[in-house]
Amino acid sequence: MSELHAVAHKMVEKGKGILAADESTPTCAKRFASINTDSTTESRNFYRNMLFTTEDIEKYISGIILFDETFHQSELSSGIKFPEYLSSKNIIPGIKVDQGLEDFSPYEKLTKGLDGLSERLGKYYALGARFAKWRAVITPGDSIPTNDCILANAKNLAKYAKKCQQANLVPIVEPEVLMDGVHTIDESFEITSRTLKMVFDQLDEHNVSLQGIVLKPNMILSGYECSYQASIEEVAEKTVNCLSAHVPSEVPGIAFLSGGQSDEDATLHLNEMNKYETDWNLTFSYGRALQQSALKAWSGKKENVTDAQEAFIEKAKANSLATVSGL
Ligand code: 5MM
Repeated sequence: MSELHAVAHKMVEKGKGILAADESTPTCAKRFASINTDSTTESRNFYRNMLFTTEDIEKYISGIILFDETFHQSELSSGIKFPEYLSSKNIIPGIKVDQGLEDFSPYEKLTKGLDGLSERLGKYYALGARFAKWRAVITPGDSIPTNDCILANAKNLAKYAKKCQQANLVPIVEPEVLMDGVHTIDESFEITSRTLKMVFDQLDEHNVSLQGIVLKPNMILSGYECSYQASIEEVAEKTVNCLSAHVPSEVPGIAFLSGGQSDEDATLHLNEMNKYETDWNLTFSYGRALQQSALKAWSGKKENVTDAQEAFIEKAKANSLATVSGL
């Protein structure tokens, strides 16, 4: 097995999932504002350090997605850079390489970051990264998403994925159909199907090795403002059906984003989906659903570190159990 394929398999190993800790500086500022804490280089380093040094984290977390700033920061007690520190704990360091969103049209977004990407990927690999992440955002709404926007995002995802593999990094391919909105679960199903179809067509067109990627999709659920909210069982069934129709069996694993669901729902949905027989491992790559309770417990105070780490490991463990329907 090539290094690329081996890393992809390890990222989605049964019983483990990925921690998305790649909030950009503006997003981090928003998260910290919710707990009345200033977002500074130091406070962000402290917070990430708190999560990454949690006892037993390596039992449940296979890899961590870092933001560029964190990638160059260090574990506080040893001074060892985070990529090296995580590798020493058998956690694979990853890096967010997209450069955010630009307007595709007044209501739709296109993810940017292809300029100079190959050079950046080479540097990240040399410094210890073994996978990368690129998130495309697809917005449900009146007459959107358009096929033009989905296609433009799918092309960029495929170009990014190819460049990653050429640099020996596993690409996390993340086409996120947003969960906010009044759309029904069936509309989410239709939009996600259209999106996945175009993404896999483009990956094929760009000769991306499917055994060397990890797909990070949304689950299919009722928009948060929809009057009918689908049950856990319906979400699991529709999500698995949609993925089965579009995701080739060579893909080693699917690591879902949480997308603003409650922590409990994100875990229950994953647990329910793992009751199905599927071709790929189904796991998590959560940001908010793994961090929310820890962030709140921490509230920016040093004396709360132990409570925050307990809250974090509890979520990591619950989602680990959900990858084997073990709740
Ligand atoms: C952690 O948040 C990620 C980056 O956000 P910004 O670039 O907007 O700051 C985000 O891409 C995240 O990795 C995924 O959406 C998964 O996180 P959630 O919270 O949806 O599980």
